[in-house]
Amino acid sequence: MQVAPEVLEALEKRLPVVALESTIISHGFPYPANLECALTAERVAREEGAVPATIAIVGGVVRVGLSRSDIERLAAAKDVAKASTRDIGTLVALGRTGATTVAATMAIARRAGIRIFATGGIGGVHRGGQSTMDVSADLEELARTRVAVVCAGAKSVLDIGRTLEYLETRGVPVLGYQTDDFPAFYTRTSGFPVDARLQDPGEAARVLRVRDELDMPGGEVIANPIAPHDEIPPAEVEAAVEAALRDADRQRISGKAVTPFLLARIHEMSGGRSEQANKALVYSNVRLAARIAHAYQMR
Ligand code: PSU
Ligand code: MN
Repeated sequence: MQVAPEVLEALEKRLPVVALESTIISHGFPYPANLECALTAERVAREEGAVPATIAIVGGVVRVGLSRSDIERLAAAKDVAKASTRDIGTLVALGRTGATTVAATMAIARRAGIRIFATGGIGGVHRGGQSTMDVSADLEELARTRVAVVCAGAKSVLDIGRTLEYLETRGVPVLGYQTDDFPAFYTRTSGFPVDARLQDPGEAARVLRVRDELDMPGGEVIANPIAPHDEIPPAEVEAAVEAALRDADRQRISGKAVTPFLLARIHEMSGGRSEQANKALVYSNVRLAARIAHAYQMR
């Protein structure tokens, strides 16, 4: 594992650090929107006084903190493996490159000593998951790895009710940032309640500290709704989601290809609108994560 000098120094000095994932770069947006998103996310973290640590596996090395040219290469590369937790060892051993999912990014962040991570949306229980058993490894990682994930909830391609049930069973707190309702990525609400509402970054940081002190296993979901002016009308989202799910079914997409396929279809169908919303919510999550990281380090 190679931690960038800037990240290492920040960790040693107990300055705020925010981990960022790379599946969102390789499989979440088309080029060059992915490059813009990755670079802007890093800039937003810096504007808020945090050091960004984008995580990926590059040529068999687990990298924590990428340079601009690393990010450019990753964004432009085709056929980069989507790396979940189970793939980390294999990719490193075989000298390959992989873009880390939420699960893999959490696993690596924890090993590097990073407590807070920002992304767009988490994976979850897929619709029909009770029979296909398609449940994202993100949920398992949240159950065992103490990293807080700041996200805009989960996309409605997923079964949000079952995703929340699963997180409850596995002991993962689902905290709403200034909301009582778990957000559904493009929309501010899903109709399902969060466990607790947090009013400011200080409250969030306090929850993380207390959980550290009590040695509670696992991470936390900090759900930050998309800003009202970036929200997409629920009916529009649902229509795109239904169509994407039908296409996936017809083309018999399965396993780890499901999520990237659905994301790409939704982006295609909404003509750039969902891409815009997706970028905006990522930046908002990075900003909040940086503020929480700052409050967390202040004690
Ligand atoms: N959901 C999104 N955008 C994403 C992802 C999920 O709205 O980019 C990515 C994340 O990297 C997440 C992964 O960890 O997809 C989940 O994939 P799976 O469902 O195969 O576990
Ligand atoms: Mn899956």
